[in-house]
Amino acid sequence: MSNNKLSNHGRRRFLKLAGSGLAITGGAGLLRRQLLPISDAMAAPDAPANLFFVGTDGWISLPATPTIPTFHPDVYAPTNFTTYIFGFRNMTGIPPMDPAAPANMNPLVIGQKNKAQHSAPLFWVDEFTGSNTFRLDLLNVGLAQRPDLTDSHSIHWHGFRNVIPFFDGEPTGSFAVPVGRVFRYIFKPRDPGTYMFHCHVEDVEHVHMGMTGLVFVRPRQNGQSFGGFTKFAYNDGDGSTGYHREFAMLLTEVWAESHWCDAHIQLPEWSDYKVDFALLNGRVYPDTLEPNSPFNAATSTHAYDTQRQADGDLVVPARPDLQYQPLSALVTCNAGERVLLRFANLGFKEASMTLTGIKMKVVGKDATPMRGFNAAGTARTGADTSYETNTLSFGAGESFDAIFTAPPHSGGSGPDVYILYNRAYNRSDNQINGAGGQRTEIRVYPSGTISAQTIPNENPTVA
Ligand SMILES: [Cu+2]
Repeated sequence: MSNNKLSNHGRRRFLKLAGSGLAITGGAGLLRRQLLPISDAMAAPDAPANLFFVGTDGWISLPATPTIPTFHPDVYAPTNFTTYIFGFRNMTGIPPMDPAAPANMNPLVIGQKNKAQHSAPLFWVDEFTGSNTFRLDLLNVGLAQRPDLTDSHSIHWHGFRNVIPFFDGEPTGSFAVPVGRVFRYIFKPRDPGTYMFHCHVEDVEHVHMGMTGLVFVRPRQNGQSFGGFTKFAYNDGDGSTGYHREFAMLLTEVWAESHWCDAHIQLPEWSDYKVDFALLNGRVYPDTLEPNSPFNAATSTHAYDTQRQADGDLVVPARPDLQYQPLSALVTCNAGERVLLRFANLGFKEASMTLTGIKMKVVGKDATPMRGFNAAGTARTGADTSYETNTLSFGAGESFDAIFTAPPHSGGSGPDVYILYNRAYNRSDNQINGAGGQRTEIRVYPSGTISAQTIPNENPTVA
């Protein structure tokens, strides 16, 4: 009993087995309650998934110089690329099974083998308010470079409060998705905030190889008006977490030797771990400033859905070497606007993100609003515990929600530029004199210059 193929028969049989298992464990009321979300699948087994991800391997591009002899750039890397990865791709809208031959997988999705992206597709969900259960299908299409390696994959939503073991993704406590199988994750997200997700199979390896992304939960308060805002980080009741624009900032790392080892059928010695490259949204500065790959507006309701070619592959951007690193880390805004930065660290080292010249107000930490509890101790509506800082220090698996107000424009031509960087960056990557690493820019334009954001991390065209 591990995974069900995406067919009615398979799923129902699987659910029946799960049900009988439940009966055998007897009157364990707690267990029964924990397994309740399965009833969602039974009630609507064929409800369309909100998102459909594929797990596979692929190649990305990191600065080719200075070289790291033997390991970087990898001699196996295809033209334009340097580094082997495992990763995810967003294929929402493409059916997993072939419409012409429903017993077979869709050639369009199998074709994404060897075309993983880093970081994993950014996605977001709305707080659960009674009927908006969130469904994410994951298909494992296997590894092109390592057909000998039949690793399963999973999605572990790190920090998710009320996950049941069934959907946790940790493969010994729940289960993972073998090659050639689809599994549906079902979530009722009740706690707004910034989280991260990753594959939990061979955790150190698959996380480090690139199966990591950022996910956040929008509060039910969105759409109402508080303090002149309609978009908020949390259900604050007063607009204190309101913002005009939002940018996800996922911190990850690359130890070149381990990536080379996985491509060359060698075993990395993880106790030798070091950071050769420190990445922001899957890129090293100055590539962090390059534009986002264009997104598909019609299908970007729950994820940054990068546009695809007819064969399902990601579009080739102006910088073809960034085809599989589609997300920019550039922040653009108008003077006077409030900007929410959603940080999460899924590297293995501590990071200290510093914003020069503008104070950030920390309004959330690890998907928890900076509020004390009310007198009854039942809700976080109490004392304001937010604070202002230039630097956020956080370790692996931690997240921050920080809002800054863009200062007035200096009046010169072009935007005012402020630097956001990991102040440890010149010792946490292999670049000379600190060039490279987790660094990007905040570009502040005169008020009214850029139009409103339609999805996170978008940099609307400057008029
Ligand atoms: Cu995996």
